Amino acid sequence: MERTLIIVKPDGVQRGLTGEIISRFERRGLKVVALKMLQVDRGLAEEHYAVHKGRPFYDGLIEYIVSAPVVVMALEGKNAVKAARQTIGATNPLEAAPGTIRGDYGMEIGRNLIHGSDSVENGETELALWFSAADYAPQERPGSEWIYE
Ligand code: DAT
Ligand code: MG
Repeated sequence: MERTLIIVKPDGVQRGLTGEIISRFERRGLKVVALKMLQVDRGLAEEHYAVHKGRPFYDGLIEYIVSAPVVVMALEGKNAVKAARQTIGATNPLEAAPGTIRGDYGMEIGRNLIHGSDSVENGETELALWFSAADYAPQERPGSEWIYE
C-alpha cells in the first residue's frame, strides 16, 4: 500500500469544501489514515514548497498557504499517489477536467484548492514533514476486498 499527502488549502477550507473534498477520496476507495487541521507557519510552508523557491509565483504561494487554516491528511491505497492526483486534476483549474476537484471547484491556478504529492518519493518526504508516526491510526478498513483484487 502506498501513501500520499493531501492538503485542503485555505480557500478549500474557507469555502466549506473540506468535507466534499475528503468525500471524493473516500468514495473512490482511498483511506484516510491521518488527519488534522492547522494554521501553517511560514517555516513549514517554505519547507513544503522549497522546490518552488525562486519561481515568480513562490511568494504568493507562501502567502496563500499561511493565510488561513488548512486540513492535511495522509491517504492510503494501491497507487495512492497517482489515484489522488487524478482525482485532484491539473494544476490550473481551467485545464483540469470536469469531474476532478480543481475542474469542478476552481477558477485560477493561485486558488486551486488542494495539494497532492506528485511521486511516491516526494509523498514520503512530505508526509514526514507534516506528520509523525503517532499521528497515524492503524486500522484495517473493512471491505477493501471490494476495492482491490
Ligand atoms: P501541483 O499543485 O499540481 O503539484 P506544482 O507542484 O507545479 O503543482 O505547483 C505548486 C503550486 O504552485 C500549484 O498548486 C499552484 C502554484 N503554481 C504552480 N505553477 C504556477 C504558476 N505558473 N502560476 C501561479 N501559481 C503556480
Ligand atoms: Mg506539486
